[in-house]
Amino acid sequence: MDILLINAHCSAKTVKSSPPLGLGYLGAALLDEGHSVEIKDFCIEEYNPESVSGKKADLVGIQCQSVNLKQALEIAEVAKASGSKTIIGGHHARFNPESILHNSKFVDFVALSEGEKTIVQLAEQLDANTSDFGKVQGISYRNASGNVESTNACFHQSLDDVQIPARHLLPIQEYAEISGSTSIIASRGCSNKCGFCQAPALGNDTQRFRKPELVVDEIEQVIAEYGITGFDFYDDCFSAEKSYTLRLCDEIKKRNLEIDFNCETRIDCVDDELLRIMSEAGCKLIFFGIESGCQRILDLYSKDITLEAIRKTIKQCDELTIRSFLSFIVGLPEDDHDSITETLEFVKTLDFPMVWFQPYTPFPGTPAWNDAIESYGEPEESVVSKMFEYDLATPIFPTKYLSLEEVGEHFRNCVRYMKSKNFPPWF
Ligand code: B12
Ligand code: SF4
Repeated sequence: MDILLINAHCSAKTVKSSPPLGLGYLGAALLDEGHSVEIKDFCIEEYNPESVSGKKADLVGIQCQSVNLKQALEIAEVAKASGSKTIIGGHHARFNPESILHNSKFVDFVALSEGEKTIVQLAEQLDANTSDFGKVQGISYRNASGNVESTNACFHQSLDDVQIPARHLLPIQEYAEISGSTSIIASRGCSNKCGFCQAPALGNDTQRFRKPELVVDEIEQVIAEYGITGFDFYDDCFSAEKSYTLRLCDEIKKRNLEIDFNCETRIDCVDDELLRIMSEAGCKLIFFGIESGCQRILDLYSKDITLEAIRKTIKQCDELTIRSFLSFIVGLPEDDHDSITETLEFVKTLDFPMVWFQPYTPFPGTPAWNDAIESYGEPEESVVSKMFEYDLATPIFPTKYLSLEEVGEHFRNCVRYMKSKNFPPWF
């Protein structure tokens, strides 16, 4: 069967530094079953409807985040018009299958979880020309009477049995020219429970780890095939399990690999020893989700960190020549004038290279999403419609104490500071 996988484009100014590895994983699973697969990445290649319709693929699979839902639905319409079956997956789709299937007749299926098994089983059903979609794991679809039915979401018990991504289908070099690196994943999921983050629900609330040896085999393969030695670990929380991270870093060191890597983690998931070993293995940058520079807010959101701990960790990183990249959220529901002002003042006292402010954005599937629906007293559809305004650069919700205009004013202030320091690099 001919299958076209698509990374939908965004109109918003979004980060474009890494290939859509999830589609690479789907591609590998499909190739393994003998299907013919192509990936189009409209975050790199300019979107042109003819490049979708002209393919006349049997099945078109589209990856969609909340920021590009509109574009994903447009692509589904084009694909459907040229006779393809369509499936949408990714972080937005998996939490909103009913609303997508009710609102777009151009989407035939929605993937509800990790998609490797789902897309292979769907292709099998379509190939056999049957419509027994109840046999496909992790899918929502309209049944013969037009009602939405769903099967159980599926998660891989062991990530070691999952094929590594088919990178040859992805524009690996184009991304490497932008960022100097490429992405890799050692684990999926997170067992922490930050209220605004989709990771716990996406990964079924548990963190599953790959064997360190297999991760490092993949690193060696990327170096051999692409000559890339910079790696972005996109694990949800890279160092959540200290013993695992130590084993992974030891494996990198044991093989004498000259690589640089960056990762995302929390202040309370690193310590002196771990940072030192990470640095020895090639860690050059850590992205820390800090969220606020106001202790009241950190405590309210159970971040379990203090401003002092943040300063200490940044200093430790600095001594090891690891750059700290700190991310803050502006406009959390409990934010007031003082807390956002304190956050900016805190940032100004730090002697570090990078910081990123993002407006509070409740994503579907998170407690924050449910709170938004409750707090703003709006029917769900109305909050859903606000997602079309999501661009991660514009505040969309007021806080308990601040109007939307006031949040906007604070946010612009923070962005002005960010720009005056020339970070983050994509601004
Ligand atoms: C790496 C990453 C990026 C990379 C690559 C993005 C990409 N398209 O893959 C970069 C840096 C470019 C990026 C950019 C952005 N990202 Co990002 N990113 C991630 C991160 C950390 C990991 C994604 C990943 O590779 N996971 C591992 C792979 C194996 O899983 P996967 O991609 O989810 O794919 C699996 C399933 O979802 C499913 N699947 C996915 N697509 C499809 C399609 C079909 C047809 C099927 C059947 C199945 C399927 O099957 C895959 C294999 O199991 C996630 C956090 C997370 N927990 O996932 C955030 C995340 C996806 N990003 C997010 C956001 C907000 C963004 C930006 C808007 C940020 C910004 N301000 O610019 C942009 C959007 C750009 C875009 N068009 O995607 C949000 C999305 C929230 C939402 N509901 O929309 C997440 C969830 C983080 C969060 N805040 O919670 N991101
Ligand atoms: S913000 Fe980070 S630590 Fe918190 S749940 Fe999400 S991935 Fe886990």
